[in-house]
Amino acid sequence: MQPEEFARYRDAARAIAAILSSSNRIVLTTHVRPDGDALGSVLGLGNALSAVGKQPRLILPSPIPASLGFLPGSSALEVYDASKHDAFIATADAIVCLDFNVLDRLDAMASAVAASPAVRLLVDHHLEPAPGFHAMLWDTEVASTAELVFALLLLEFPGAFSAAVATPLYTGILTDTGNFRFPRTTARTHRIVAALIEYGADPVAIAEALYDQNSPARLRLLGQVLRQLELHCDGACVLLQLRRKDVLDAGAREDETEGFVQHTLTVAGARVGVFISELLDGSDGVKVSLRSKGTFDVARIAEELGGGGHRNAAGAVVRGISLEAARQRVLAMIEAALHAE
Ligand SMILES: [Mn+2]
Repeated sequence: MQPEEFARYRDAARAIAAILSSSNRIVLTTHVRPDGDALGSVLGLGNALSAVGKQPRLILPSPIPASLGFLPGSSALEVYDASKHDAFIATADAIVCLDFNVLDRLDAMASAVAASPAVRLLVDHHLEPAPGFHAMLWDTEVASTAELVFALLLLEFPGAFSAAVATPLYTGILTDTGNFRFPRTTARTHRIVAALIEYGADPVAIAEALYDQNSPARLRLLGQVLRQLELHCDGACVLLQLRRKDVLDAGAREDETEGFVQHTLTVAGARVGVFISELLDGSDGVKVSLRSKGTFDVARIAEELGGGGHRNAAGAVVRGISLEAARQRVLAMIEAALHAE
């Protein structure tokens, strides 16, 4: 792969590399509830920096999902604990923020990072970064932050690539592109992935580790949810719902309903997908997950419900409402939005 392909990142990459090279105390971090791209980017860069003799601390604001524990280097990930980490953060030379761009996304860790005099660096692909970063490798046109980490390494640390670097980056790209299906998946994305495979990423092993991990209870629960699939708005809207009782009956864990919403948009003709589930902690309310294709904006609907997200993927937690009332309310909003097009 040719570094020329990343010419537009050259200045940013050089600035970031210069700061990292002259820093001893480095923190890498990412947003709460880290996904494959968040962890893949942290571990890809972390493992690469280790390869060039740095000892970055990888400090995250929330626990690492067990499903991503296969990533090389994940045993070095630390979950933020003020008593353990504030002193290091306060005396760090550089803090690299990966896959997010406003400090709020660090939750309880935000104030320690905000107060630190460390040079703050950004590698990210989300809209509207907050001010306060000394250097930014930032591009909203790429599908994943992992692609930007790849560019940084190819431009500035090409000797650092190994399977331990390639595997997390491949995972970040695979998950944030929805397995190469989402918009912004480009020929360059595939050239990066080809290079990562040559550096040692194993597509078969990674896909198995990510996707072939269902428990029988989860699949039975999914079957129960899919049996009740509803079509609305002449088939443009597909709705799934989940009662807490279903989860208990199936013997599934709370986190095993993750990803159910993805099935909505696999129905031919579906443009909007809704998954409403009762709060699994037993408190009064529901979680609404929304997905869409094309220009239909589910972020607007999520915002009206008190949540947020992106145009094609958004969600909200609504307290003090029954599943049925939430269902009626969300359907009415979607119907009105489709009608207004
Ligand atoms: Mn991302």
